[in-house]
Amino acid sequence: MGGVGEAIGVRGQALPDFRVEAARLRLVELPLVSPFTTSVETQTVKQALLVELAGDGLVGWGECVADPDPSYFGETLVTARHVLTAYLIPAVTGTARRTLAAHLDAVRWVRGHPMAQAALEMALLDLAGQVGSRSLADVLGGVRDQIACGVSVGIQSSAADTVRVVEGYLSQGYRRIKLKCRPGHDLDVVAAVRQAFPDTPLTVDGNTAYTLADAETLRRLDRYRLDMIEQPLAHDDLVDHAELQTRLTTAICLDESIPSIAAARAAIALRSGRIINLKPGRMGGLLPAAAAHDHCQQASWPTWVGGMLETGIGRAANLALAALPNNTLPGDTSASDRYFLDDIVEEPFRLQPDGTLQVPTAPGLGVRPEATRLDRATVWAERVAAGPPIGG
Ligand code: OSB
Ligand code: MG
Repeated sequence: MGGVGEAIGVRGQALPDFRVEAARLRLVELPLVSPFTTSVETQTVKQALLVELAGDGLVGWGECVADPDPSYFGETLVTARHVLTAYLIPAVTGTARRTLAAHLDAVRWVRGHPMAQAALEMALLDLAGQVGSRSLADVLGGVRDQIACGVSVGIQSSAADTVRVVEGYLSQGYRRIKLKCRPGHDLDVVAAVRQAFPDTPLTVDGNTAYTLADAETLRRLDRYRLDMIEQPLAHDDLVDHAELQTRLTTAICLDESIPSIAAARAAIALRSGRIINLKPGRMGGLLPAAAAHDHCQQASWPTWVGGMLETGIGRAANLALAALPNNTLPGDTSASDRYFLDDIVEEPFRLQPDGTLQVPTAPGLGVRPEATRLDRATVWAERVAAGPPIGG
């Protein structure tokens, strides 16, 4: 067993059968309110591929988190468009009415491409949830109505600038600060932020920029009482993360290293850290991410829901996942205005005075694009044909 089959479990099984009659793909582009710099790159715009599935007089939406380039993850907008158009969407469109599990079984044979798979799964879950009048959080087994929110702060030009930016977010009510870091932009920045905010929950994210040779630098971070150090080492190296964890008192949280349920299980078995950042896109969908959540819960590894600068569509899905019981740490699920001037959903996500976001309660994702803002953000849209996969 493994992959989607194992992931389904009982989740989603009570939903009624449904049919996908037609499908579209669309690329949207939204300027970011401020540039976002990690150890790998600087982003100034967000591009997202949206999946739109029509059936039973309803529309299900999915958001793909693949970026234009493969610097965070191996997929790109072009590979995701290809896999969705050639294989995934044709396998679920124009078929007989059937269960969610049957729709997902029809795409299980496609190996890899978790971000493309997750986008299709999100649209199927949105449609199925609407047909069955169940919210996504309810389908996944959510136990929370509000999600405590942190914010992921990109690399700034100086430690003083970082302190200023952090102060702005804290004054809005964010409950945890994650500082992007890289070799040479770590100890000084963390020291300055920790000195300015002695009690704020603080973490760092290296996005794979370090090696075991940097263990001494990372060990010096122990004194700043960070809640975790996220993905310091290479994206595919669970063994070195395990070695590094033995040398640190601060918990290691894995992000890039967890592209599947199996990877989560391997990380737990190897003790490659103590925390996992759940991202549905990186893990092949909400159901696999929820299954990995269950494995972590059994192993007493806390989890939390990260982000990929999603529009309100993907944000709604992340919040539903964050409602699961083991997600006990604040997420990177920030409010719409932390990213965009004009999010594409009808009701942008707003930070509550207590530093939380509300989990949507309406059926399916519980959010819908607003037509005018969606049109304005659309770069292209195309119909995707039903039928056998391209090439047979
Ligand atoms: O490493 O968690 C990451 C954004 C894009 C790609 C990778 C990461 C991030 C973030 C921002 O840290 C999370 C968010 O606010 O959506
Ligand atoms: Mg990360």
